[in-house]
Amino acid sequence: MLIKVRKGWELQESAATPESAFLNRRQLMTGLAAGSILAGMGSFARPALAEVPWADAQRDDPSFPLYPAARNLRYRVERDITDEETNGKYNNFYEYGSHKEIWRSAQKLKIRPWEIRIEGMVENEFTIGIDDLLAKVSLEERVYRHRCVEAWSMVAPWTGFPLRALVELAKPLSSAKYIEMATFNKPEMAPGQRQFWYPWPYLEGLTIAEAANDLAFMVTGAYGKPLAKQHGAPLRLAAPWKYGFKSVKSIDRFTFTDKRPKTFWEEVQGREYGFWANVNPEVPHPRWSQATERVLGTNGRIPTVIYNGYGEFVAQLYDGMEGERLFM
Ligand SMILES: Nc1nc2c(c(=O)[nH]1)N[C@H]1C(S)=C(S)[C@@H](COP(=O)(O)O)O[C@H]1N2
Ligand SMILES: [Mo]
Repeated sequence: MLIKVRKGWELQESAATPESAFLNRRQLMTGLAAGSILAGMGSFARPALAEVPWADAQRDDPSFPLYPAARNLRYRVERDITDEETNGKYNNFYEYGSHKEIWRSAQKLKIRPWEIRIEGMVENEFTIGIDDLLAKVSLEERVYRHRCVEAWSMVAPWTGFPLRALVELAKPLSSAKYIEMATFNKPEMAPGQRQFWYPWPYLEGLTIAEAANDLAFMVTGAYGKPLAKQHGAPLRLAAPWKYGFKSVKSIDRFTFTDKRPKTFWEEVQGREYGFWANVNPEVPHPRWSQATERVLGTNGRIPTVIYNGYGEFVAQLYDGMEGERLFM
Protein backbone atom coordinates (compact mmCIF):
# COMPACT_ATOMS: atom_id res chain seq x y z
CA MET A 1 0.00 0.00 0.00
CA LEU A 2 0.93 3.62 -0.44
CA ILE A 3 2.34 5.28 2.62
CA LYS A 4 2.13 9.03 2.66
CA VAL A 5 4.76 10.89 4.57
CA ARG A 6 3.08 13.92 6.07
CA LYS A 7 5.79 16.24 7.27
CA GLY A 8 3.31 17.98 9.61
CA TRP A 9 3.05 15.19 12.14
CA GLU A 10 6.27 13.48 11.26
CA LEU A 11 8.28 13.10 14.41
CA GLN A 12 12.04 13.37 14.40
CA GLU A 13 13.59 9.90 14.44
CA SER A 14 15.88 11.14 17.18
CA ALA A 15 12.90 11.94 19.42
CA ALA A 16 12.16 8.24 19.86
CA THR A 17 14.96 6.48 21.64
CA PRO A 18 15.59 2.89 22.65
CA GLU A 19 14.40 1.64 26.00
CA SER A 20 17.98 1.65 27.27
CA ALA A 21 18.64 5.34 26.62
CA PHE A 22 18.90 6.36 30.26
CA LEU A 23 21.48 3.61 30.82
CA ASN A 24 24.05 4.17 28.15
CA ARG A 25 24.11 7.17 25.92
CA ARG A 26 26.90 5.82 23.73
CA GLN A 27 25.10 2.54 23.03
CA LEU A 28 22.05 4.62 22.21
CA MET A 29 23.85 6.60 19.53
CA THR A 30 25.26 3.41 17.99
CA GLY A 31 21.75 1.93 17.92
CA LEU A 32 20.25 4.96 16.25
CA ALA A 33 22.99 5.08 13.63
CA ALA A 34 22.42 1.41 12.81
CA GLY A 35 18.67 2.04 12.66
CA SER A 36 18.91 4.86 10.17
CA ILE A 37 21.34 2.94 7.94
CA LEU A 38 18.96 -0.03 7.82
CA ALA A 39 15.97 2.20 7.20
CA GLY A 40 17.83 3.82 4.31
CA MET A 41 18.56 0.40 2.83
CA GLY A 42 14.86 -0.45 2.61
CA SER A 43 14.57 0.37 -1.08
CA PHE A 44 17.42 -2.04 -1.88
CA ALA A 45 15.82 -4.95 0.02
CA ARG A 46 16.19 -8.28 -1.76
CA PRO A 47 13.10 -9.95 -3.20
CA ALA A 48 11.01 -11.81 -0.59
CA LEU A 49 11.97 -15.27 -1.94
CA ALA A 50 15.71 -14.77 -1.58
CA GLU A 51 17.53 -16.98 0.93
CA VAL A 52 17.98 -15.25 4.25
CA PRO A 53 21.46 -15.61 5.79
CA TRP A 54 20.04 -17.70 8.69
CA ALA A 55 18.11 -20.16 6.46
CA ASP A 56 20.51 -23.05 7.16
CA ALA A 57 19.83 -22.87 10.90
CA GLN A 58 16.10 -23.00 10.18
CA ARG A 59 16.49 -26.09 7.97
CA ASP A 60 18.46 -27.74 10.80
CA ASP A 61 15.61 -27.08 13.24
CA PRO A 62 13.88 -30.42 14.00
CA SER A 63 10.48 -28.69 13.73
CA PHE A 64 11.17 -27.62 10.13
CA PRO A 65 8.67 -30.17 8.63
CA LEU A 66 5.79 -28.58 10.61
CA TYR A 67 5.94 -25.47 8.41
CA PRO A 68 4.28 -23.74 6.69
CA ALA A 69 0.93 -23.84 8.53
CA ALA A 70 -2.38 -22.60 7.11
CA ARG A 71 -3.08 -18.91 7.59
CA ASN A 72 -5.99 -17.99 9.88
CA LEU A 73 -7.81 -15.28 7.93
CA ARG A 74 -9.60 -13.90 10.96
CA TYR A 75 -6.49 -11.81 11.58
CA ARG A 76 -6.00 -9.29 8.83
CA VAL A 77 -3.68 -6.35 8.43
CA GLU A 78 -4.29 -3.74 5.71
CA ARG A 79 -0.58 -3.21 5.24
CA ASP A 80 2.23 -5.08 3.54
CA ILE A 81 4.04 -7.81 5.41
CA THR A 82 7.52 -6.61 6.36
CA ASP A 83 10.21 -8.19 4.21
CA GLU A 84 11.68 -11.23 5.99
CA GLU A 85 15.30 -10.13 5.80
CA THR A 86 14.56 -6.52 6.80
CA ASN A 87 12.61 -7.80 9.80
CA GLY A 88 15.29 -10.32 10.79
CA LYS A 89 18.01 -7.67 10.72
CA TYR A 90 16.31 -5.12 12.96
CA ASN A 91 15.58 -6.60 16.36
CA ASN A 92 15.36 -5.92 20.05
CA PHE A 93 16.90 -8.81 21.99
CA TYR A 94 18.98 -7.37 24.81
CA GLU A 95 20.43 -10.77 25.61
CA TYR A 96 22.47 -10.22 22.42
CA GLY A 97 23.13 -6.48 22.71
CA SER A 98 21.27 -3.25 23.40
CA HIS A 99 21.07 -2.19 19.75
CA LYS A 100 19.21 -3.41 16.67
CA GLU A 101 21.89 -5.39 14.81
CA ILE A 102 21.93 -8.52 16.93
CA TRP A 103 20.98 -11.13 14.33
CA ARG A 104 24.51 -12.51 13.93
CA SER A 105 25.17 -12.61 17.67
CA ALA A 106 21.80 -14.29 18.27
CA GLN A 107 22.91 -17.31 16.23
CA LYS A 108 24.72 -18.35 19.47
CA LEU A 109 21.33 -19.17 20.93
CA LYS A 110 21.08 -22.97 21.29
CA ILE A 111 17.45 -24.03 20.83
CA ARG A 112 17.70 -27.82 21.42
CA PRO A 113 17.31 -29.35 23.91
CA TRP A 114 14.76 -26.76 25.09
CA GLU A 115 12.82 -27.53 28.23
CA ILE A 116 9.89 -25.40 29.34
CA ARG A 117 8.90 -25.31 33.00
CA ILE A 118 5.23 -24.82 33.97
CA GLU A 119 5.00 -23.97 37.65
CA GLY A 120 3.32 -22.11 40.47
CA MET A 121 -0.45 -22.18 40.98
CA VAL A 122 -1.25 -25.12 38.70
CA GLU A 123 -2.73 -28.57 39.37
CA ASN A 124 0.61 -30.23 38.69
CA GLU A 125 3.90 -28.51 37.92
CA PHE A 126 5.73 -30.06 34.97
CA THR A 127 8.53 -29.66 32.46
CA ILE A 128 7.97 -30.26 28.76
CA GLY A 129 10.38 -30.26 25.82
CA ILE A 130 9.56 -27.89 22.98
CA ASP A 131 9.04 -30.73 20.47
CA ASP A 132 6.61 -32.50 22.84
CA LEU A 133 4.75 -29.23 23.27
CA LEU A 134 4.58 -28.73 19.49
CA ALA A 135 3.07 -32.22 19.17
CA LYS A 136 0.22 -31.25 21.54
CA VAL A 137 -0.95 -28.09 19.77
CA SER A 138 -2.07 -27.23 16.27
CA LEU A 139 -0.15 -24.58 14.41
CA GLU A 140 -1.64 -21.77 12.36
CA GLU A 141 -0.28 -18.65 10.72
CA ARG A 142 -1.45 -15.19 11.78
CA VAL A 143 -0.40 -11.90 10.21
CA TYR A 144 0.00 -9.47 13.11
CA ARG A 145 1.07 -5.88 13.55
CA HIS A 146 3.90 -5.22 15.97
CA ARG A 147 4.35 -1.77 17.53
CA CYS A 148 7.52 -1.14 19.51
CA VAL A 149 7.38 1.46 22.29
CA GLU A 150 10.28 3.16 20.44
CA ALA A 151 7.73 4.19 17.75
CA TRP A 152 8.65 1.80 14.95
CA SER A 153 6.42 -0.96 13.69
CA MET A 154 6.30 -3.94 11.38
CA VAL A 155 3.90 -6.61 10.16
CA ALA A 156 4.90 -10.24 10.69
CA PRO A 157 3.42 -13.55 9.52
CA TRP A 158 3.87 -15.49 12.78
CA THR A 159 3.14 -19.20 13.09
CA GLY A 160 2.15 -20.65 16.43
CA PHE A 161 -0.80 -21.51 18.66
CA PRO A 162 -3.09 -19.59 21.02
CA LEU A 163 -1.61 -18.97 24.46
CA ARG A 164 -4.95 -20.23 25.76
CA ALA A 165 -3.98 -23.75 24.63
CA LEU A 166 -0.92 -23.61 26.89
CA VAL A 167 -3.03 -22.29 29.79
CA GLU A 168 -5.35 -25.28 29.30
CA LEU A 169 -2.41 -27.71 29.39
CA ALA A 170 -1.12 -26.05 32.56
CA LYS A 171 -4.49 -26.31 34.42
CA PRO A 172 -4.10 -23.24 36.63
CA LEU A 173 -5.80 -23.12 40.04
CA SER A 174 -8.67 -20.64 40.36
CA SER A 175 -6.46 -18.58 42.69
CA ALA A 176 -3.99 -17.84 39.84
CA LYS A 177 -4.46 -14.33 38.40
CA TYR A 178 -1.32 -13.78 36.31
CA ILE A 179 1.14 -15.69 34.14
CA GLU A 180 4.75 -14.70 34.45
CA MET A 181 6.88 -15.62 31.42
CA ALA A 182 10.66 -15.74 31.60
CA THR A 183 13.39 -15.90 28.98
CA PHE A 184 16.29 -18.35 29.48
CA ASN A 185 19.17 -17.16 31.66
CA LYS A 186 22.41 -18.53 30.21
CA PRO A 187 25.16 -15.91 29.95
CA GLU A 188 27.39 -18.50 28.21
CA MET A 189 25.17 -18.30 25.12
CA ALA A 190 23.95 -14.72 25.54
CA PRO A 191 26.71 -12.13 25.96
CA GLY A 192 24.19 -9.42 26.91
CA GLN A 193 23.38 -11.35 30.07
CA ARG A 194 26.86 -10.54 31.33
CA GLN A 195 25.70 -6.93 31.58
CA PHE A 196 25.02 -7.29 35.29
CA TRP A 197 23.10 -4.00 35.57
CA TYR A 198 20.12 -5.55 33.83
CA PRO A 199 17.78 -7.67 35.98
CA TRP A 200 18.07 -10.98 34.04
CA PRO A 201 16.24 -13.05 33.13
CA TYR A 202 13.94 -10.98 30.91
CA LEU A 203 10.54 -11.26 32.50
CA GLU A 204 7.06 -10.39 31.33
CA GLY A 205 3.52 -11.14 32.33
CA LEU A 206 -0.15 -11.04 31.41
CA THR A 207 -3.31 -11.49 33.44
CA ILE A 208 -4.96 -14.87 32.94
CA ALA A 209 -7.83 -13.03 31.22
CA GLU A 210 -5.39 -11.43 28.75
CA ALA A 211 -3.67 -14.77 28.18
CA ALA A 212 -7.01 -16.42 27.42
CA ASN A 213 -7.90 -13.70 24.88
CA ASP A 214 -8.00 -14.92 21.26
CA LEU A 215 -5.22 -12.55 20.22
CA ALA A 216 -2.57 -13.76 22.69
CA PHE A 217 -0.38 -15.99 20.54
CA MET A 218 2.60 -18.24 21.25
CA VAL A 219 4.94 -17.93 18.31
CA THR A 220 7.10 -20.83 17.15
CA GLY A 221 7.66 -19.86 13.53
CA ALA A 222 7.52 -17.00 11.04
CA TYR A 223 7.58 -16.56 7.26
CA GLY A 224 6.50 -20.19 6.87
CA LYS A 225 9.54 -21.58 8.71
CA PRO A 226 10.70 -22.25 12.27
CA LEU A 227 11.26 -18.97 14.10
CA ALA A 228 14.64 -17.33 13.45
CA LYS A 229 16.79 -17.14 16.57
CA GLN A 230 16.88 -13.34 16.58
CA HIS A 231 13.06 -13.29 16.78
CA GLY A 232 13.14 -15.38 19.97
CA ALA A 233 13.17 -19.06 18.97
CA PRO A 234 11.93 -21.56 19.88
CA LEU A 235 8.96 -19.95 21.70
CA ARG A 236 7.97 -16.30 22.10
CA LEU A 237 4.83 -14.34 22.81
CA ALA A 238 2.96 -12.08 20.41
CA ALA A 239 0.58 -9.72 22.24
CA PRO A 240 0.03 -7.28 19.38
CA TRP A 241 -2.25 -4.82 21.21
CA LYS A 242 0.60 -4.06 23.61
CA TYR A 243 3.96 -2.39 23.08
CA GLY A 244 6.54 -4.82 21.70
CA PHE A 245 8.50 -5.25 24.92
CA LYS A 246 5.62 -7.33 26.33
CA SER A 247 6.25 -9.96 23.62
CA VAL A 248 8.92 -11.87 25.51
CA LYS A 249 11.31 -14.07 23.52
CA SER A 250 12.88 -17.52 24.00
CA ILE A 251 10.63 -18.46 26.93
CA ASP A 252 11.63 -21.36 29.18
CA ARG A 253 9.37 -20.76 32.20
CA PHE A 254 5.68 -19.99 32.78
CA THR A 255 4.77 -19.27 36.40
CA PHE A 256 1.11 -19.00 37.40
CA THR A 257 0.75 -16.63 40.33
CA ASP A 258 -1.64 -14.39 42.26
CA LYS A 259 0.92 -11.56 42.35
CA ARG A 260 1.39 -9.12 39.50
CA PRO A 261 4.84 -9.84 38.06
CA LYS A 262 7.39 -7.06 38.19
CA THR A 263 8.58 -7.12 34.62
CA PHE A 264 12.10 -6.56 33.26
CA TRP A 265 11.46 -3.03 31.97
CA GLU A 266 9.43 -2.07 35.03
CA GLU A 267 12.37 -3.12 37.15
CA VAL A 268 14.81 -1.16 34.97
CA GLN A 269 12.70 2.01 34.63
CA GLY A 270 9.22 1.81 36.14
CA ARG A 271 8.49 5.46 35.47
CA GLU A 272 8.59 4.79 31.71
CA TYR A 273 7.49 1.16 31.31
CA GLY A 274 4.56 -0.33 33.17
CA PHE A 275 2.81 -3.67 33.42
CA TRP A 276 -0.11 -2.99 31.05
CA ALA A 277 1.67 -1.23 28.19
CA ASN A 278 -1.36 -1.13 25.87
CA VAL A 279 -0.74 0.88 22.70
CA ASN A 280 -2.33 4.33 22.78
CA PRO A 281 -1.31 7.21 20.48
CA GLU A 282 -2.69 9.74 22.95
CA VAL A 283 -0.51 8.76 25.87
CA PRO A 284 3.05 9.87 25.13
CA HIS A 285 6.08 8.12 26.48
CA PRO A 286 7.71 10.50 29.00
CA ARG A 287 10.44 11.20 26.40
CA TRP A 288 8.62 11.07 23.05
CA SER A 289 5.24 11.08 21.32
CA GLN A 290 3.43 7.82 20.53
CA ALA A 291 1.15 9.49 17.95
CA THR A 292 2.87 7.98 14.89
CA GLU A 293 5.16 5.10 14.01
CA ARG A 294 7.94 4.51 11.48
CA VAL A 295 7.15 1.47 9.37
CA LEU A 296 10.15 -0.84 9.15
CA GLY A 297 11.48 -1.16 5.60
CA THR A 298 9.94 2.15 4.50
CA ASN A 299 10.74 5.77 5.17
CA GLY A 300 7.15 6.54 5.97
CA ARG A 301 5.34 7.23 9.20
CA ILE A 302 1.72 6.31 9.82
CA PRO A 303 -0.63 7.26 12.65
CA THR A 304 -0.63 4.88 15.62
CA VAL A 305 -4.03 3.42 16.54
CA ILE A 306 -5.37 2.63 20.02
CA TYR A 307 -4.70 -1.01 21.00
CA ASN A 308 -2.64 -1.08 17.81
CA GLY A 309 -5.89 -1.57 15.91
CA TYR A 310 -7.07 -4.56 17.98
CA GLY A 311 -9.65 -2.79 20.18
CA GLU A 312 -12.51 -5.04 18.98
CA PHE A 313 -10.63 -8.03 20.45
CA VAL A 314 -9.29 -6.58 23.69
CA ALA A 315 -10.88 -3.29 24.77
CA GLN A 316 -13.41 -5.02 27.04
CA LEU A 317 -10.57 -6.60 29.04
CA TYR A 318 -9.99 -3.18 30.60
CA ASP A 319 -13.58 -2.15 31.42
CA GLY A 320 -13.70 -0.58 34.85
CA MET A 321 -9.92 -0.27 35.11
CA GLU A 322 -9.67 3.47 34.46
CA GLY A 323 -7.56 3.94 37.59
CA GLU A 324 -4.72 1.79 36.19
CA ARG A 325 -1.81 3.05 34.07
CA LEU A 326 -3.14 1.06 31.14
CA PHE A 327 -1.13 2.73 28.39
CA MET A 328 2.49 2.74 29.50
N1 LIG B 1 13.93 -11.82 25.97
C1 LIG B 1 13.66 -10.68 25.33
N2 LIG B 1 12.45 -10.53 24.75
C2 LIG B 1 12.16 -9.37 24.08
C3 LIG B 1 13.11 -8.31 24.02
C4 LIG B 1 14.37 -8.51 24.64
O1 LIG B 1 15.26 -7.63 24.63
N3 LIG B 1 14.62 -9.71 25.26
N4 LIG B 1 12.78 -7.13 23.38
C5 LIG B 1 11.33 -6.84 23.22
C6 LIG B 1 11.07 -5.70 22.36
S1 LIG B 1 11.39 -4.17 23.00
C7 LIG B 1 10.54 -5.84 21.11
S2 LIG B 1 10.09 -4.49 20.18
C8 LIG B 1 10.37 -7.18 20.51
C9 LIG B 1 11.14 -7.22 19.19
O2 LIG B 1 10.86 -8.39 18.49
P1 LIG B 1 11.59 -8.67 17.09
O3 LIG B 1 13.06 -8.44 17.32
O4 LIG B 1 11.27 -10.06 16.76
O5 LIG B 1 11.03 -7.65 16.15
O6 LIG B 1 10.85 -8.23 21.36
C10 LIG B 1 10.57 -8.07 22.73
N5 LIG B 1 10.96 -9.26 23.45
MO1 LIG C 1 10.27 -2.69 21.69
